[in-house]
Amino acid sequence: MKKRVSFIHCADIHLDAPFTIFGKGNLSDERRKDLKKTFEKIIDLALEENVDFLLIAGDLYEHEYVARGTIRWLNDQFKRLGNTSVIIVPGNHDPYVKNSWYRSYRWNDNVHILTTENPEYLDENLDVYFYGIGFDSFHQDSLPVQKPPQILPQRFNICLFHGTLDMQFTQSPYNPVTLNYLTGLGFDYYALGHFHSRNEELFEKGIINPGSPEPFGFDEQGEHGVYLVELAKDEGLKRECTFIKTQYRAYYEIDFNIDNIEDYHELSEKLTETLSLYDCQRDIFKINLTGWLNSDLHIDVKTLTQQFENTCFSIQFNDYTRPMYDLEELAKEKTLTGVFVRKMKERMENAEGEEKQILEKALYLGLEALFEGTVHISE
Ligand SMILES: [Mn+2]
Repeated sequence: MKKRVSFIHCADIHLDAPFTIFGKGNLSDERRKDLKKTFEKIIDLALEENVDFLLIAGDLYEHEYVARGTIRWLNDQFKRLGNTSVIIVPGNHDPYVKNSWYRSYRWNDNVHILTTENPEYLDENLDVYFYGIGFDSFHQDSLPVQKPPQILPQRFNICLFHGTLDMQFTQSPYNPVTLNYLTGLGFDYYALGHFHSRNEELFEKGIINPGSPEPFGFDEQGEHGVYLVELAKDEGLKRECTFIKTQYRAYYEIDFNIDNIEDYHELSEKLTETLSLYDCQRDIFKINLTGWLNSDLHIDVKTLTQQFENTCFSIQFNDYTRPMYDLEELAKEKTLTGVFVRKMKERMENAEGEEKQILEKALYLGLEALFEGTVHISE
């Protein structure tokens, strides 16, 4: 007999995250609203696709910051799903600690939380067995000790796992597991959570890490969303998955070279031109100014920020430019700088190709060290 089951798999929503890079002002409030809008989108999606389950693989909210109002709102969202079950495993940001909302709140009947003490949930109607490996403290450098899973081949077996798969364990010891350990458990599907960038490379083995539905910083570029998954059992097991983008905003870090820019007016025009390629009012920008600065161009990060902050949701500038020196004038000086420039020019005249380039770089780094007492290495 052919059986199938479908679900939305998401993780790492981090409701009420503090968004410290935006400070305590309106922007961090806006970002927290974004998280809710994105989560509402996920619920809409589950309704539209008429899935059997919604799987949340940990870090649904921030235990340290989440407001009661947000928990109430969250439960109202779950209610919208009607009979569709929500299966949750707590992560390291929403662990099943003593005062966890997972314990103290009266959640809607369709909500099932898989814990270390009680890691199983069986949906008898659809014959789907869920098993969770999550967190009951903020940090676990090895897996929690819990009853082993009961895999029966005739039913669907789904594992929700919040933690670290095949990473440098010493760097990130959050529920570390190896691929062999995980696949050895024998589940049909592994709903992972913890890492914010999506990964479906191991889908052949039934493993997906959906990433966070909304990005949290400049190190989280790329698309963010959830997975719609369908499993079918006939003779054997068939799996299908579709990535669905849900993010509201994106983070962009842009290197902007000022080498051929004459003055501030031109700089401002070129920046406007570059930003016009993006949805500025919506997205979040970090602009790194690089290159050689001619003597007519002065860069003031504060002025630039003031000029552009109203056209963008959020923009910050970093000044990595270097001054262009008048080498002829410097070479005439009767100072250490003068001697240094004369010697370096002499060596450059006798050099060719790559060596010449290296010497030129050394000359400018040397001048920077002489004038500023420090050097900034950027590529
Ligand atoms: Mn996590």
